[in-house]
Amino acid sequence: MKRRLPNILITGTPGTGKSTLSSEIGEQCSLEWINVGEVAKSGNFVEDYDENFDCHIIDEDQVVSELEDKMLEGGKIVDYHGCDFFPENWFDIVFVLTTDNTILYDRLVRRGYNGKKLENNIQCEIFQTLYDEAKGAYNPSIVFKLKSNTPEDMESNIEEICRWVEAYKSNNANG
Ligand code: DAT
Repeated sequence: MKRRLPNILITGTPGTGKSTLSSEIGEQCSLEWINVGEVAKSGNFVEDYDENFDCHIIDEDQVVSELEDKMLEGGKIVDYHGCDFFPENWFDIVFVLTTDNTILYDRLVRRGYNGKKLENNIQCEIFQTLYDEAKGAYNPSIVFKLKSNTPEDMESNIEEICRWVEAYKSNNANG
């Protein structure tokens, strides 16, 4: 099933820059940014509390059914620190942001993370948990890792994704 406008998933450990990147892409490429954490919060799609990560566990089924119609329209950029519960056919391409541990550590401390929550998120990055999850959940040929250490990385990631979106649009103009 081809969409005239693509759907993009941005995933990665918290603090790698998903929401910053997604909001920029949304503006620059005229896609609608969907922040899954916000969708879950505003709809109260929350199941439980995760003691290891000190955060709420979202009700994935409710989030998926809330977003289903929107996703079928195309033209969405979705960001979340998990990816294996979305229907595979929602996305045309998946980007996994990665950040060096020391840089990520500082960002998360600045965000107020500490103790087990900080440690578990850093481990999540060390073990490339989200990259493996993405490759397991989607065709690995549409899953790409992007470095997100510096503002220059952010700029080049924005450029690369916008170029990809423009190419998709011209290839699917009559779809
Ligand atoms: P996420 O949505 O993955 O949790 P974020 O977009 O909120 O991450 O970014 C976390 C913080 O790090 C925020 O202060 C912006 C900064 N940041 C993100 N990506 C960056 C990059 N490539 N270079 C420098 N700072 C970055």
